[in-house]
Amino acid sequence: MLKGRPTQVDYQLEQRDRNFVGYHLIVAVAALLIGSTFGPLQSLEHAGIDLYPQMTWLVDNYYQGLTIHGVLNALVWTTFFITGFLTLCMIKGLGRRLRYPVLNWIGFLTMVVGLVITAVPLLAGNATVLFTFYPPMQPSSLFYIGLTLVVVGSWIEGLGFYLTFYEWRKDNPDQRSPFIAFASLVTMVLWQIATIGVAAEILGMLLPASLGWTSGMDPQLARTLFWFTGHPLVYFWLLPAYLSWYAMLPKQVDGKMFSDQLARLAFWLFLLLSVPLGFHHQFVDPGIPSGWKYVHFALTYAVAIPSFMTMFTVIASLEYGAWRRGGRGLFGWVRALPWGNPSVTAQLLAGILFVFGGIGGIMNASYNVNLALHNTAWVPGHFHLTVASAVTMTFFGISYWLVPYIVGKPLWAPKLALASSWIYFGGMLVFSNALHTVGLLGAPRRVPLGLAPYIPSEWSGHLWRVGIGGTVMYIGLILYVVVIVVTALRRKRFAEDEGVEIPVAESRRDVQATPVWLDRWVPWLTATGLLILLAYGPQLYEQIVNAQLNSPSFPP
Ligand code: HAS
Ligand code: CU
Repeated sequence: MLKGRPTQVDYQLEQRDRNFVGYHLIVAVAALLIGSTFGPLQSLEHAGIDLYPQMTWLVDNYYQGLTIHGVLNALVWTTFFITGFLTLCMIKGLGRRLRYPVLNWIGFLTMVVGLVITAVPLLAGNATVLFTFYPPMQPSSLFYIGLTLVVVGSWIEGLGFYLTFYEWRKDNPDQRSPFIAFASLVTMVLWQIATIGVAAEILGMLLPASLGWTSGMDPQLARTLFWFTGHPLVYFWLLPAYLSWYAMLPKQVDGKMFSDQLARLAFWLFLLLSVPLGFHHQFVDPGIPSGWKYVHFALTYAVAIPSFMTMFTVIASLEYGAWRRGGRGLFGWVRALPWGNPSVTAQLLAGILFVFGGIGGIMNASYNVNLALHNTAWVPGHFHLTVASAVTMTFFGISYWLVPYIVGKPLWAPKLALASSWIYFGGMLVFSNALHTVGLLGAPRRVPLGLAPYIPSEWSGHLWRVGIGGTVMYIGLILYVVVIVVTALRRKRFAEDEGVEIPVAESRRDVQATPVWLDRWVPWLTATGLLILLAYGPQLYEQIVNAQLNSPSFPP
């Protein structure tokens, strides 16, 4: 039953390629560290402890802090970590160097230049527009130029992936593409299709307006274009975590990938279904007819299906590993998982939090329930369980083997690494539960509630939990940063016979038995394009031909 060939060749990255991945991580972790520092400030503010007056040397107000928090954590930490991690998966998966490493270097440097350009107005207080930068709020044009360059840089890195894959395919016409490379490609294609929306928004409307070339903007069209990108963006964050859960975590628990076929199908479904459902962020927007909102509402439920498939297959592969480790019983096997391994534990805790994050998402997606939840504290409750838990904690877990792999040194203080995940997890439980609860009680999001002269008394009991939970999470996060920075800088190297491997799980069945249609791009890309055209085309056409660039913008 267990025969089958390894899904990956036994290829080790050259040191210069490891370093290239490492540079992505340096930027990512620095962004996370700075961005997260505003986390406890905001959450304590909710609890009535306003530390912002002490922070005027750095930021002018709550909203500037919140913008830096959102941009650095949600956009920079993720994008840089992901491009680095996918680069590693492409090289390892295909068992060869990138086709044009220089091209990927150009992409990476473009991203870094873009980041620096974005940072200038952010820190100067000229881009306090939150990470969604809704018009008619208008930041300095440098903010748009910088963000555009970050996206362009990532596209160039993606092009580097495609050229590498193209060459591999020529050499291996009949092989199934190795799963981790396949999953990286899907994630990158998804990102490139998704970012067309925000590219059109910035280049077609926001940037010209901010340079004074046009008389104003059309906020409705801008929001539609933004969410064309904004929704699939969340799957760009999630899919690298799923890549690890499907194809790496099983190896780390002595198991195997449950099914190469099912995993591929899930990734294809994400490509197909991630984009055409952005209206679920716009259920309350007056400019979109209800009929189209219903279409996107239905498609949102469809895209939950590959996540349910993931839940089933990933837990099955964990159980399989646990049984091989001697675990028995309906739930007793859970104890046999290697909870002492910080990389595994971070990812298991990420998955547990995601069960709740996913349920909350499914509630958001209901057209009528959303009317009660939209713009309340419930929504940050939801996205901290998803991007700040499922994704971020999985990236913590990946770092615990990836950083040692890059620098050739053993992980420093594994017990502290383990503690970091548990602390972050505990803080997140308190924090997200409190936000969901006050949200249901009507507390708005994006508001410094601690400064409000009056708040309903039933909120107060939950707001201090926001403060405590947020602070505890920050402690966990700092421990993560300390562990990996010390690991990178410590003297001790692996001995000759030691080292870490990139964990790549074998599939339980021969990968060559995966049907060819699960490994062909043209049909899936065509279907993806068609579905986007159907679900977005008519409304985009309508909104573009009726666009009124007459809403004056204002610097917040
Ligand atoms: Fe969401 C708003 C709907 C998933 C992120 N979402 C947001 C925002 C963000 C975000 C950032 O329909 C706010 C944007 C803003 O600023 O306005 N979301 C959904 C739905 C899903 C979903 C239906 N969201 C995500 C993911 C995110 C993310 C993933 C980031 C990574 N979301 C919405 C809606 C809104 C929204 C509305 C608008 C709200 C509003 O009104 O503004 C689904 O895809 C979720 C499906 C997930 C599941 C869970 C499967 C569970 C798994 C775990 C397995 C467990 C393991 C552990 C492996 C069904 C796979 C085992 C452990 C052992 C020990 C055994
Ligand atoms: Cu969404």
